[in-house]
Amino acid sequence: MQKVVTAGQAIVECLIRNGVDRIFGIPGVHTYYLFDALYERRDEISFIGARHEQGAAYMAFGYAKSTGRIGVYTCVPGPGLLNTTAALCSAYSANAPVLCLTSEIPAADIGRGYGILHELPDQLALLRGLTKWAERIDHPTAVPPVFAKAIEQLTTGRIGPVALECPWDTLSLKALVDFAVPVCSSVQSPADPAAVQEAARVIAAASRPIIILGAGALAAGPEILDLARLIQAPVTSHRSGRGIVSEELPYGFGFAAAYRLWLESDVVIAIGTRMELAYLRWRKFPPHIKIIRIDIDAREFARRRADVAIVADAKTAVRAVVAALQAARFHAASREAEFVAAKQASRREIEVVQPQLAYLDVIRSLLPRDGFFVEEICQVGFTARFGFPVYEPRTYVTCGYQENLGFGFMTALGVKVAHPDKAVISITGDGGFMFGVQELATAVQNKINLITIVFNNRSFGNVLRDQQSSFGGRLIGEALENPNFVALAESFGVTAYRAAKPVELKVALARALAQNVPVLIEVPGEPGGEASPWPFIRPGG
Ligand SMILES: Cc1ncc(C[n+]2csc(CCOP(=O)(O)OP(=O)(O)O)c2C)c(N)n1
Ligand SMILES: [Mg+2]
Repeated sequence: MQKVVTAGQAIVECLIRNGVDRIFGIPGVHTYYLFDALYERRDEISFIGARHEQGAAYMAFGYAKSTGRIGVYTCVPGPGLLNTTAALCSAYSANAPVLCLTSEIPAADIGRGYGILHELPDQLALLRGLTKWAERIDHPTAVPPVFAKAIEQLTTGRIGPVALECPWDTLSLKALVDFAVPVCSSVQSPADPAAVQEAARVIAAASRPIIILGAGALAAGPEILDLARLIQAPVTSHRSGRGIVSEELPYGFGFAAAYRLWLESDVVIAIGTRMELAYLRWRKFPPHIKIIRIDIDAREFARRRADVAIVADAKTAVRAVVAALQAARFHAASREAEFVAAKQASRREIEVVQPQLAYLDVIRSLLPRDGFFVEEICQVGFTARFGFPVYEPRTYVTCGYQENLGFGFMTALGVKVAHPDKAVISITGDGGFMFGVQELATAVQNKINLITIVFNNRSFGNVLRDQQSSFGGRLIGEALENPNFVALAESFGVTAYRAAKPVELKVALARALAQNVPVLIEVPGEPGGEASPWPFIRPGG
């Protein structure tokens, strides 16, 4: 199809052709022609405005991370773009398909240093440093081919964010544009049969296998459960892989429970994971353990060693390994009773992490199994990583290794936009919540009916604990004087409750889940009032 359109119109056409039906953002003079094109197509693609660009970018991140679909946001260049960079680096660290659409100063002025509105010395270099791939759109005719490449980057290989910048004047430039570009897609090589055979041989020679998953395993749940059953292995994950194998099954393990079996394991099958859990959290490896890694990103094997490396997508590779084991008539005796006992023992052990665990138990008991839980960098969030069982892939939303405080509430808004009919609960500390508090207005304006639970201990609690335990109580920068969160939320038009105990949270949360409006629940606490979750995240201190 050929049409005379502006670059702005061509971009919107390409978004729609690629199935994008919503876009988050904030407009400005550099992007007016993009917004005008969005106005024309408003029946096909809806726009959700934020109150700060970081809110828009985190919403796109939450949308992408919880669905696996492309999450798109738009912002002005320079400061607008810089406001989104924490979300962009989260998307990178959490392997999320986020597309950033920004602009530039006028094309002829780029790189000349005139000091034009929103000019950065080298914005494209900055974008390339923050994303998997970034490109400038130089002309309307370049939109379809550049977009095809962007979509390829967003949907194949190791997933990551992509950015496109189109200069201010180029966005309004008109040309005859051909949209019939071939969809390019990189060919994925099949799993090397020799590596698959070797993996099957190593597994067959072992007696205590363990499986560790990351975001790269999200699409391979049934195959991984087949493997776990066949070889009788516990399956665990640090963050993004949680729920791929349900923790309701004997095979699905939170990592605190899995650590009980880790040191006696003799082979680990790591699928679509950087192995942060083993290398940076657990740190101790069982003696003589064999490491089998399956990863679509071949660079991973240069980073962390593997005795057997299979470069392939998780589904294909796991299927091949299962087939090879079945062909060799592999059989393992059931360890289900051992797994159930290990999980029960772990649950008794983590009971000390109070009051966080009691609050999490309330949330788990009320959140439907297909509801979403968005964690945060706070005491309840840290505890949730091992103390909140997950039943479905993608329903436990995290920010990956960046651990950037404040991501949760804004990300959860995007999760709710993507899943308006599912329950979405954001838990956050008082510190992190204030990073994005202005987006309460976005929730009300766009009827994003999210439930946000703010655990208010009037402090950057984690900092407080660290300064007490490691710096002899020399407290600095940890105390927070907060607004009245209930009154604050109500001033935005958000329904708000206060719940000072787990039983009170149960009542407030049940009430919130029964309504279809944005709700904030404040849970007051005391500075330093939480048991440390860290011994279960980083055993051995
Ligand atoms: C972007 C960013 N800034 C700072 C930090 C350092 N940091 C980690 S936890 C924390 C305190 C969190 O406080 P709060 O949200 O109130 O949760 P609490 O620990 O009190 O439960 C801080 C400042 C971070 N991880 N990310
Ligand atoms: Mg706090």
